[in-house]
Amino acid sequence: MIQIQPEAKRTEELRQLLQQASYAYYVLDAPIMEDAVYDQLYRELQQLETQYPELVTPDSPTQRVGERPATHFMSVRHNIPLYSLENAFNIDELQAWDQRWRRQLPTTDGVKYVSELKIDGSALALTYQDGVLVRGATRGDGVTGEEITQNVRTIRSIPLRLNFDGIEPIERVEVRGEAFLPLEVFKQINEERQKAGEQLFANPRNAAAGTLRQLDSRIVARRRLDFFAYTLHIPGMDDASIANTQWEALELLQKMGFRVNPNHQLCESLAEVAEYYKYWDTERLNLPYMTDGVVVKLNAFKLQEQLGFTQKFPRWAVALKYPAEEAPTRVENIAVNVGRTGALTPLAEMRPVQLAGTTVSRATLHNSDRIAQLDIRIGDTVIVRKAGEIIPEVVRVIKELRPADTVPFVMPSHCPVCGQEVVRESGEAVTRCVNASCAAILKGSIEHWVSRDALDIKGVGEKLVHQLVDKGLVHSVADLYDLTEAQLLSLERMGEKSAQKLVDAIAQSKNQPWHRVLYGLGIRHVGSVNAQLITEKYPDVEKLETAKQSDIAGIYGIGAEIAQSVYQWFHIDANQALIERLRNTGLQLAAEETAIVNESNQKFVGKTFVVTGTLPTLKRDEAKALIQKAGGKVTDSVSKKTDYLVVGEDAGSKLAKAQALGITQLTEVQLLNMLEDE
Ligand code: 0OX
Repeated sequence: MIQIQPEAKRTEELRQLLQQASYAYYVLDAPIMEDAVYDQLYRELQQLETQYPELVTPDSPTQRVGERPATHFMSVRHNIPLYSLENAFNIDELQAWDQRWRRQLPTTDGVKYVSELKIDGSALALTYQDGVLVRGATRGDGVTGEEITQNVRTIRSIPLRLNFDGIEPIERVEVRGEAFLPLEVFKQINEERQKAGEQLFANPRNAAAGTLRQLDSRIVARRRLDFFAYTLHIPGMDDASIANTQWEALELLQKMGFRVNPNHQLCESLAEVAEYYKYWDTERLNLPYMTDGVVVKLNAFKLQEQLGFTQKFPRWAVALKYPAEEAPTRVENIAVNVGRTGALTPLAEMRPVQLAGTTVSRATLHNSDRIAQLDIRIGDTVIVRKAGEIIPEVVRVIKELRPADTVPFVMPSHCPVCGQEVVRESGEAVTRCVNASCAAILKGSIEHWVSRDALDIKGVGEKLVHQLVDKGLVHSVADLYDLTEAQLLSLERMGEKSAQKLVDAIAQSKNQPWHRVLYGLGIRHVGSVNAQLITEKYPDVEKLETAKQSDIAGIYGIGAEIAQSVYQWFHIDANQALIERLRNTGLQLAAEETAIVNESNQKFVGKTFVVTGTLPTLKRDEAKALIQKAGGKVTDSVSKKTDYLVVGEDAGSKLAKAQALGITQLTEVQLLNMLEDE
């Protein structure tokens, strides 16, 4: 008899438990265990796998995020091509499609259709061998795609192992569906990118496609992609032996552990399809993801087989699209903005038009390549598009309406703000002003420094920043700390009280933690989340200044591009000088905050606390102040030296780390009780 090691049995048990919990959480939206229990089981599995590496399997929940970024993606040929869909833009065109396929069949009685929402994402083909995910590939051109298995593994609603309970196990199956970014995540990513001085994604589809092609799967994991499955193929076998209809296929996919969009409908007539299309035209705007139409499929696989494919499309399916919200308008000017990173961004200023419930009069043109591609000129009539949350974009130029006297747009050779020659590096789409003392860059950097997620200096807005720079009172963020009330009083509409308040607010910001300072420096690609990840590893500026680029890149969630940007920033003399000035000013360039001594109640002397998550009543700063008043020390990162972790809702990695280190956790109530106890 073969003896199964108890460890092997336990790892398998843990894998199954965690898989069930993940499925319940990400697919069914009905959690079956507390997060803390999940974390504990996950850690137990991790520990067993570290101890017995031979027990690691590719479908283990610990294998969702890869350790090492890929250098490139491999091309893969799809065994069955991923066809695209023929489009229909209205009910007449839908009827035309219906008549076309009907003409090819001898009898068409009792035909049923399945209507599905058309998710606006990026198609994926997933291969499962003996129930285990072995390959994930992009659609590519439909025949050849890219192998992105490591990235696909990070998508929590994609099972790493299929559930064959109550179904005949399938040796090899290919599942197709749409990977997409929920609108909320899309918005968040763009906000982060804006703050980090990066180009914005124009829509969730581009953001999803861009994310899937990220070489570092740790970054993909942070982007929270989701996936809806819509077909399955069993190569070399008649699919009908396992499901006879699209409806059954969707049910089967669900049983096997996939998320299937719940809004599909079995329609008995084309009129029912039309009703479905009409209903979702407005209702889709309430969904948390982007849809751009309805996919109509003949339900019976037998019919699908009989009809087959044209060169490009299946004859048995059609995409009934919703019209994009577009409108024509005239370009009155192309302005060029200079951002805090020095990037020159051309901006179309247009005659205002109503789109998706808002007035649109400006649209970014991204860069000179995009302008050249569209050949957009001042005076042109263009089509602008805006859908939901998405930034307006110029889709195309109506060349027929172009006035006779237009000239092609040329990017200025000199910065429109400081007049210095601009630079466009080879291989880059962006033109930049590289004059470190350009007023536009300076104004942008200061606005970023005072912004809410950075040093959060209330009362210093765009107008004041412009005045301070234009009057020559501020040449760098460090100069803010030398401003006097008298200097502020010399500005327009500034009263004594306001001047005093501003000086106080600026001084107060010296207490802001190190990660906010790092974020405030405005290093390219360093958003507020990245800044926190970096400062957790480098609790003071000296450690970061001397860090190796490869070590920075090794931080979970920080890719090579970010690491390079940080490394280069700290190796520029002017930046070193700025850090020196900030240090002398008394800003927090290290994670530890000093304890404020209070004679009356000193019960926390010698104790180190970390506060994480959202507390029920106290703001995090208030909790910190209470601890410090009682003689305790508050730090930003959890380490072996931490005595207590005060935990609120949505606590993240700090909680996991504290649990791993066995640190005592306190709720807000417990903390307050401890403070009150005599
Ligand atoms: C979608 C979607 C895309 C399978 C046969 C031809 C097209 N974007 O939501 N494609 C399909 O079907 C494929 N279904 C969908 N729901």
